[in-house]
Amino acid sequence: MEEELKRAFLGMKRQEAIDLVKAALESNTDPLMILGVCREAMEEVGERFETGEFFLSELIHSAEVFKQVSAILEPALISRRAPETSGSVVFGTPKGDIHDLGKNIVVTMMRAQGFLVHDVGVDVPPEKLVEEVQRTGTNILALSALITPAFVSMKKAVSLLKEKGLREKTFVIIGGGVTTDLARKEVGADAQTLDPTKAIRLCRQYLERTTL
Ligand code: B12
Repeated sequence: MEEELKRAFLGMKRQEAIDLVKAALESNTDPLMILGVCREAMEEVGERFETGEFFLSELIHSAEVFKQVSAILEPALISRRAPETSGSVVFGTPKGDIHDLGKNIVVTMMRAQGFLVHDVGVDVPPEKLVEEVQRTGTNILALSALITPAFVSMKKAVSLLKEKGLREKTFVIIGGGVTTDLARKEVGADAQTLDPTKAIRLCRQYLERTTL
């Protein structure tokens, strides 16, 4: 399935990708594993774009296919029983970046796990991110980045949290294809991961620590 699904993405074969995902779900393949394969395929689309083999139109088309596929995966991704969670999260893609496919998946999965998520969208200025943290009284700020200029906005958001005296009581977690642990250190975040399940676990652990 893996290779066929990647081939369908790279061949811009929308219906084939959809059928393969449906068939994989029907044969009880782990939805997170299917998501992982789609993500890898998107990475490959990105690499081909970088080398000039693909154009923006392929990037856009593959994003559309991914959107449809994630809508099919969504019920399976959120079907696990949600434990009680009282946490709330401000979630956004910082200024300079308009990618949101990965963010939307993590937001959906967090909501399904009982988190109250304030999704502030894409291209969000650092000031607005911090304002939302303040306005909602949230103590988790989750940021998604797919392009490197977004790191500047992330760093600014962290320093604004400091300025407002909110840094100590805010858990800052970052994710998205371009992030690494090195980037986490650079922007001054507390955690970094590409894995939505791990992100949920880390946020929950943070809440448990702070409510003890
Ligand atoms: C699809 C796509 C687009 C679509 C986006 C559609 C949308 N609504 O998001 C469109 C066509 C609009 C687009 C535009 C552009 N793109 Co683009 N795009 C991609 C592509 C191919 C896939 C991204 C994707 O959605 N992946 C699938 C998702 C599911 O993966 P993900 O986001 O990583 O999310 C997962 C995890 O990271 C995690 N996660 C995500 N967020 C968060 C947050 C937290 C807190 C946590 C814990 C976890 C988490 O959850 C997901 C679980 O699977 C990538 C290639 C790549 N390597 O990723 C290029 C890529 C990101 N784009 C790139 C570029 C250059 C651009 C453009 C500048 C192109 C242009 N010339 O206009 C513009 C950017 C404009 C801007 N200012 O943002 C470059 C960035 C290079 C860089 N290092 O800066 C890439 C890497 C391609 C490349 N190799 O050149 N793009």
